[in-house]
Order: sequence, then structure tokens, then C-alpha cells
Amino acid sequence: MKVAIVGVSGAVGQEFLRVLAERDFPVDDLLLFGSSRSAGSKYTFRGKEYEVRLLQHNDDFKGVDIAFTSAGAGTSKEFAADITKYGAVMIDNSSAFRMDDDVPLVVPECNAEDALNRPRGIIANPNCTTIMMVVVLQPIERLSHIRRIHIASYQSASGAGAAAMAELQQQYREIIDGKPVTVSKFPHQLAYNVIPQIDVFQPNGYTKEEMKMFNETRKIMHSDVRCSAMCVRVSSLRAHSESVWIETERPIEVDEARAALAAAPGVTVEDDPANLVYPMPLDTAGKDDVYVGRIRKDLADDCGLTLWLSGDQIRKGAALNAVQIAEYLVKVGNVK
Ligand code: 2RA
Repeated sequence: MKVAIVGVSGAVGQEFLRVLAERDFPVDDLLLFGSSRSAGSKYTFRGKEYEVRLLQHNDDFKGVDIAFTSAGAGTSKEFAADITKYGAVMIDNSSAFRMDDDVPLVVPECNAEDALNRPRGIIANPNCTTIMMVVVLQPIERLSHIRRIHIASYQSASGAGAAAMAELQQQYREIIDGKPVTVSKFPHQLAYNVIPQIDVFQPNGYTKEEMKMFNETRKIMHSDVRCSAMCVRVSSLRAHSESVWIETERPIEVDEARAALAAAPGVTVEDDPANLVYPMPLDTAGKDDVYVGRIRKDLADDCGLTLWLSGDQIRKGAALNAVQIAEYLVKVGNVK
């Protein structure tokens, strides 16, 4: 398999290298691409060194089977035709094509088969916060249709990229050293703070991140569910967490939900309040599964359940999900 990674120097790009190596993905040849800032840098993959090429409008993608792209929506839109021209499958981590009717939006645990119908050769990887929520909600949807979702997110600095993670660490150092605090990657100081804004505001008062949760959840789950989200940046470094309240068509008992979640792929139940056991970003960072705990009845809704989840935003929320899509295509023999 000839594999390309576009945006390899970013947090997600670097995670692609780690995930592909760890999972023994069948990479025979690897091409790395980046902007003029990262072109010429070198990265090692399975003991061999590869140099980052400048992403250009040319024939570099001839012969590529799978291209993982994570360089922002603008770059994805600009280069999609070059990347897919010779038949490469583009698995795109940006928001560029997620809601396009002719681009499947895939979380393998929920809708892997959608990846087989890709008229433009593009498969979109959903937003991290949405991916982690649907992995947990799909097993409950199989028990009874979910009509409504309320969700409050607790999103780490990692969601804004490697430079934002570095800025959070720098802010803590600056505060301790009594220096002015650098604020460039977030709308406000994040250290010792929470910021109730992720991405830009829309005319309805929700942010783009919150509307992604509404729209992407419906597309992935093939559902008419309505999802009202409050997305918040918190000062954890890596791994996002979410409080989720759902209303199902018939009441679901806690034990029934817990059993369905325990049996679900990609989910680990960590729910033992008596021993203070529940998922936390410090523990879920670097892990593959989405962790779920605090599963209980919603006191405000007879058909409601509430739970808490946490998962690594760079892995399952981005690179791992994309690689799992590619693994599915390889498994069913549908790469070209
Ligand atoms: C964030 N969800 O956490 C975004 C990244 N896609 O900022």
C-alpha cells in the first residue's frame, strides 16, 4: 500500500505516523507532505527516514492508494482534486467536506459501510467531539432510538493543535514566573480558566463546534436526533471529555445501557463511583478507546439517561479513526 500523509508536522499528522506503525498498517511506501514551513523536515517511520515534500499542484499523488489529510479545510479544498486524480482515497480530517452529500462521514463503529460509497474519492473524518460521542451513543441507539441529546463538552488544548498545547504550558510557566501571559491560540487565557467558546459564533448563538455536533451526529447515525451542545475549552492538555444527557423512545435501565456499552467496540466502561473510578483525561490521553462512566438515570426525564465520557482527541478523535476507516477498506478489499 502506498500511503501519503498531508500535514505530517501537525499534532494529528504526527499521530498518523505512530498509529500506522503501532497497528501494523500495510505501508509499503510512504510520502509525507507539508507546507513550506515543514518541507525538508525529516521523520522516521519503522526505522526509515522520510523527508517532507512541499504540497504542490502536480502529479505527486500518482500511485498513492490512501492519503490521510490533516492540514486544515482550506488546504483540503485546494488540493482534493490533485490528491484524488489518480484514484487515491482521500481520508480527510478537516471540516471541508463533512456535510457534502457526495462525501461519506464515517466512524467505523457506527457506519463503516458508508465509506464504500464515495463518488469523489473522499471520505471525511468527523469532528473529534462528535466521534467520541457517537461511539458511545450508537450501542444505546440499537436498544432504543435516541430522540434528543444534550451535551456539555470539556475540550482540551490539544483540540486546537500542537502550538495551542505548547501555549497552554507556556501560560502556566509565565504565570509562575510573574510574566505577561501569551494569548494567541485561544480567545482568552486558558491557564486557570475555562472558555465557553470553541470556534466562531453562528447567527443562532451556537458556535461552529456546537453546530458540528448537531449536524454530524445526524449524518453519521442516519438519525433525526436533535443535539444541543455547549462546547467548552478547559485547561487539560490532551483528551476531551463530555457530559451527555439522552432521551430514548423507551426508558432504558442503567444495567441494560451498561451491558450494551461494555459489549460495544471501541468503548471501555469505567464506572465504579464507590471506588472513585470514572474516566478522566489524564488517564484516557494516549488510549484508543472512548471511556464511559457515571452512567445513571436522568432525574429530569423518565426516558432519559446521563453519562460521562472521555477519550483521546488526537487518537480516536482524529488519527486513529481515519486509520480505522482505511483498515476497513483494506479488510473488505475496497481501496481502489
Ligand atoms: C477542538 N474539536 O477541540 C476541535 C478540534 N477539531 O478545538
